Amino acid sequence: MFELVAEDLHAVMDEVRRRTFALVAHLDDERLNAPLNPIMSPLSWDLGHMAAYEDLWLNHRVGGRALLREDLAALYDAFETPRAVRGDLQFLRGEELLEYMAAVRERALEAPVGDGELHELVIRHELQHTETMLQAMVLAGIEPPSFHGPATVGGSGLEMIEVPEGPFSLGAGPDGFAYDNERPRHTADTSRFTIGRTPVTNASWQAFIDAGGYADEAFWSAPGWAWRVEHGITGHPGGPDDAPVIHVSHYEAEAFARAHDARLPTEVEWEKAAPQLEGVGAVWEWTSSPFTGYPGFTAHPYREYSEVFFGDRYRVLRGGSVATHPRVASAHFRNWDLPERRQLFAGVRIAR
Ligand code: AVJ
Ligand code: FE
Repeated sequence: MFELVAEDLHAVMDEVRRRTFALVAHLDDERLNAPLNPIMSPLSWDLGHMAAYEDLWLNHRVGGRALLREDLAALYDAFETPRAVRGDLQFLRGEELLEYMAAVRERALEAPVGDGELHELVIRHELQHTETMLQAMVLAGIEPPSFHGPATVGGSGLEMIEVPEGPFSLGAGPDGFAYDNERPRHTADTSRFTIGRTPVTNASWQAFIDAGGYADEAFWSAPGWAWRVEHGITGHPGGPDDAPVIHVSHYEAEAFARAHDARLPTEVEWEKAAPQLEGVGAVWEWTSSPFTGYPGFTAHPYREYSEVFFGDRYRVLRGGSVATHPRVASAHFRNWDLPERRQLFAGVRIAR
């Protein structure tokens, strides 16, 4: 049994790494090392960070070994080295980067697997970073030719379904892998509400633009309007009519909802409705909920995964996108970002 777990997770680690490299195989060193965008890391930083994370969790914490490169620890610590300054750093590049990734991996295959929890953490960490890398690549117009945005979801986003009032179980149960922020599972309650059967499409979004949605302050929150004015945002790039709108900020999502006498769902409503929703897995969906800990939250395995982001700045997104590996996406998974961010593969589902 133990052997089977070990073998499986090692095979998954291998597959995930191949997928990571496939994503950047069409790029030369200059593209890999350049700061592509002020809010994103250079792609090679993400690659080195994945390996440093693996070395820290599997080789150091689980395996009890010294870090392979103590000198790189701060450079690849996402918290100590925020995205905005990563472009200026002497992170590993080219051959040296590939050798570091390979050396970390060689040691990681010797780390005890135990219940597999930390291996799973490392696997999902890499999968989450590949989505972040794709965001950077789309912003720079250098995504792999195989990458496609979301396709039709079979609705305009304005058809509503009803969810009855009453309690349900929110969050991940005690067994198996889950992030600290998904636990503990607890009972949550909602009133009756309606929610869009599908995410909002580009056609619905275009109608909002045409009706003056970006010009009418009444639809916008005060910080949302201030953001719109400061950045001169008067619309949103289109896409296929019947595909979900993508790359919208929380501020825009909120304004769209208000213009339709609606609002964004809370994340509790979203998770309760999840079994009834269509088009989930096409785009991340903004909720109105700030990112906070569930009652009884305990940080695991480190505070900087979730806890340091708790508060009223970050908003929760639910679902998953075409760039999200199914291993990461679940009905419990809580993604988060700042309300002004547009780089995510995020769209809108409205509620009333
Ligand atoms: C869950 C996507 C918000 O990118 O900040 C990556 C995932 N955590 N490395 C992020 C994560 C540590 C996280 N998100
Ligand atoms: Fe990370």
